[in-house]
Amino acid sequence: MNVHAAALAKAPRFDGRTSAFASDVIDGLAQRPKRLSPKYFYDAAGSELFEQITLLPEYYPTRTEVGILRDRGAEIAKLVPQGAALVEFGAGATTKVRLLLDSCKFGAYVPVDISGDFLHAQAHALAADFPELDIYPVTADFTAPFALPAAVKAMPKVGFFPGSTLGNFEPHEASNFLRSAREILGEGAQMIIGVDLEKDERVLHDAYNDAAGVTARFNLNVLVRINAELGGNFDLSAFAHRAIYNRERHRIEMHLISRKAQTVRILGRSFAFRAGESIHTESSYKYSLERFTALAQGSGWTPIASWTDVDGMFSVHALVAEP
Ligand code: AVJ
Repeated sequence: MNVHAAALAKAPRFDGRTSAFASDVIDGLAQRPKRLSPKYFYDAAGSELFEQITLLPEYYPTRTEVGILRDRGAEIAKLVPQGAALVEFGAGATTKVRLLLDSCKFGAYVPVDISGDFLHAQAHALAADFPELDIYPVTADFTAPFALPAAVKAMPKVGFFPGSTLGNFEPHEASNFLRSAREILGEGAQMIIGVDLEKDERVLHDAYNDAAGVTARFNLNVLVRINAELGGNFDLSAFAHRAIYNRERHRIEMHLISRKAQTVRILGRSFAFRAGESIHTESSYKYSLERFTALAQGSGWTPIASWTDVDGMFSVHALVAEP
């Protein structure tokens, strides 16, 4: 690499994705209350921190959902048509999809994710372990309409949306997502979806305020990204992680709280913070079985089965798009 190229590589890159990030950050911090989208947690460092979260003793969702998918694999297999295309909305770690691929006979796997690099790496790892399976990765924002690969058009479709990612959506957005998924998958399709359940407030609180402080680092990572990618000057020690359960709205809220009055500069703009002022960085909605069922029914889907763990911590639902 010559000197010029080295200097360029170190400068923040303002490609299309950076500018979407930039305008979302500037818009969000101009709002009252200030907010940032949780989708910006997941750069390489944030994805690694999330993987660490899933291993924490307090963070029950991942291990509970994996347990349900493993224990109920045979029941899920009975519902799913043979030779269907499995379409995963937002493909992260392959642990969960591997459980479905082990228990059901799918004809193809279509992982859909905005991060193309990660998607293709995961697809290759999976192809080595499932040599018979046809894999068609689609790089797309799964919250907007996208086209399925022509090769799977004639197959029955089964959507897969694990991890209670649905919980990050506002209720109206969750409904819009379910309608859009029905549109993409088509009439007659099925959907397997993981949804975190409402429960004892203490358990919820601890899951998002772990003793080791990993969730705090995950939350603060969005400020690290703003500093690195948008030339921000956030002082990380001047913001505190806070996660609270909002009972009326059935959601965990993550916030970053300014420890003092301060001004932060990002891309030539100044953002003033009062002492104690919050940036709302994530909502994680929790559902009762009844409220999720009503949401699905109101969004074009008919619930046909649901499973929970013995403690009723997490749920997995099978839905069908009836004509
Ligand atoms: C990936 C959205 C399901 O809401 O529990 C974990 C993200 N945030 N700890 C969740 C998260 C803080 C997670 N989801």
